[in-house]
Amino acid sequence: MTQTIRIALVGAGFAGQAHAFGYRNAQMSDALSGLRITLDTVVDPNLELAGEVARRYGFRRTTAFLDEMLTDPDIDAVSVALPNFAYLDVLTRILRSGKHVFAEKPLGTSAEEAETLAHVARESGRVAGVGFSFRRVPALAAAQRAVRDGVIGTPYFARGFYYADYAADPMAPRTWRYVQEQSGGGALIDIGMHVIDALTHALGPVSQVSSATLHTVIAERPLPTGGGIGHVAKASETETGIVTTDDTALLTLRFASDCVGAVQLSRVANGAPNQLGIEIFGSKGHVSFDSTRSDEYALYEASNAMPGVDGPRRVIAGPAMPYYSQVSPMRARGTGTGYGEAFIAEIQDFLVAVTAGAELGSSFEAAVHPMRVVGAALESARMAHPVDVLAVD
Ligand code: SOE
Repeated sequence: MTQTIRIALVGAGFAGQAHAFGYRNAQMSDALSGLRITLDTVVDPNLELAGEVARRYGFRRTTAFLDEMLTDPDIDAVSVALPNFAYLDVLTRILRSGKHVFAEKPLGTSAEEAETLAHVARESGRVAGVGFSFRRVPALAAAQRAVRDGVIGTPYFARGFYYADYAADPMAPRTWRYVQEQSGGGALIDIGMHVIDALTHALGPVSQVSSATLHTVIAERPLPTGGGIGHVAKASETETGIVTTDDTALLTLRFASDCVGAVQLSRVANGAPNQLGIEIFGSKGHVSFDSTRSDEYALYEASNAMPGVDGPRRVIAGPAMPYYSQVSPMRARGTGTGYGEAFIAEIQDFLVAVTAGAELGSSFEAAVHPMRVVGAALESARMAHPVDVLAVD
């Protein structure tokens, strides 16, 4: 008998639409091929946007009211993509209504909120996941697996970066990402969350933020006028507001494995719209990945060094890599996978956890550590000294 799961989406903006894209393609997974995924309700106060997303992705209905969906006993699982400040309340209400939940990163605005949400999730007995999409880009997942498997020996130095330029225009309005109380940080939490997860997924937990330099390049922005989608909001022509979050963040980290690392983040990286990368060097070689060439990673193994032709080789993504065969419509090497397919993979992981009780790697529990790293970075920047990161529970 075909199992059916009914899905609601809370938040019809860019990230919410990426979740909807994931649900529409989730059945590509062999583990979900017998599952009927019913896209039921889009919840967003912007009913025009909710209607557009419902039509585009095939949801049954829309509502502006969260409680209307929460009281619907037929909704099994809820995807949430909202501003960071909304998560503590909304995710708590969803879990306490008895529904499984999958929230786009980060898990709130602070480690304290993340710990509270992890506790609520444990109490609820429901599946509660966080959307760390990049770790599910097949080539990056393969590079991380190579490090965990010891292919480059003992890792001792790493670099992670995320360049975006959505904040490069000084006339971009001061939406919630530019206000500390509403976001929990600027580039540090918005794009830094991905880099911290990408490095810890390969290297294990961070034990110390040894230094953090946060800088706000554009200190004042026009206030937004009326609802917007993501960064696309109308800007006031007369009123401005002070930006209280970082445009750039430079961190040095020490991992529990004693590897050290540097993190470079910028949301004002003019001309680099959305680029994440890692490099990890070890006693037997190195790996590197750059999302602008997302269908490959570079691997150097000292044992394979041949004089005259030494150097890293390009490993092209294919079915031997994690996730690839579940998200690539053509299950063969070189057919291309990247940022978009990662959302299919994260939704697949969530649905397999809900329907088959599988372990969800990016659980609320697992999302607490990167939030603690962000908290330690904020304190290290404020106090100008190293800050230890609470051990992983
Ligand atoms: C910011 O614009 C943003 O959408 C982040 O919030 C996402 O997490 C990142 O993947 C892309 O940029």
